[in-house]
Amino acid sequence: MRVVISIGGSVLAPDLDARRVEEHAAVVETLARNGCEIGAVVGGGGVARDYISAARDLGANEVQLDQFGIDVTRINARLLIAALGAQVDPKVAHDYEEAGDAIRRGDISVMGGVMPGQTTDAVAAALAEYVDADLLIYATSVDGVFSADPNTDPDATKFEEMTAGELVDVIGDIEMNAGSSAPVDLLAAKLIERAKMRTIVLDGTNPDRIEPAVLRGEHTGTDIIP
Ligand code: U5P
Repeated sequence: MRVVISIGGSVLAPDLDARRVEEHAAVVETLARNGCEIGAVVGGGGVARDYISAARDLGANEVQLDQFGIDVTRINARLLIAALGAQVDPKVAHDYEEAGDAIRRGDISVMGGVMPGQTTDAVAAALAEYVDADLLIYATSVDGVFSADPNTDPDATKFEEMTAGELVDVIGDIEMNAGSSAPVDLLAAKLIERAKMRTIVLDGTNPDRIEPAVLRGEHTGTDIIP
């Protein structure tokens, strides 16, 4: 089974704790041992936001700010590579072709951002489509897709299962409410819909939740049905 795992920066390295990175690497290695071909996409988290905020104060434009974000995602990707064993491609893949080549060779491939104007949510969806993945997993800090932002709206309810079209509608609504954070961004949702990609959104702050979700479909997050 070919799997793309998106690991949010705030999930992988909220405080640059080596043990946490090691735990994520251990899950990826277990999946590889169980026959999964893996592409991992790593986000930028709070460190990216700190750089972006400082650079914004210095007058950088939005593309330049995204470039700071991409650099941080690639540093986080390097961190995960450092924790993975011999089966990982030691290069951070800079585009989908590099990642796809590594995966086809039998290596685990790790990448961060690709180009300004998007987030690693969209990178993961595009990589999953490019390598014809069987499954796309978003390991985020929220346990699934909710009808509204669960941090601010007490009436928010979790979807156990939804179609990709419903995901696009829900994310579109959430993104229109300024300040609320969606579990995946709208471009990613549209790519998932277009690719008809089987997708799971789950809470990855405990990396042990990822393995049963991939291998047995067991999780408490949201299944997105193509
Ligand atoms: N980013 C991009 N393009 C990408 C991936 C990331 O511009 O392909 C930038 C964005 O500014 C994003 C930041 O907010 O890096 C950190 O990525 P993420 O953790 O939001 O996915």
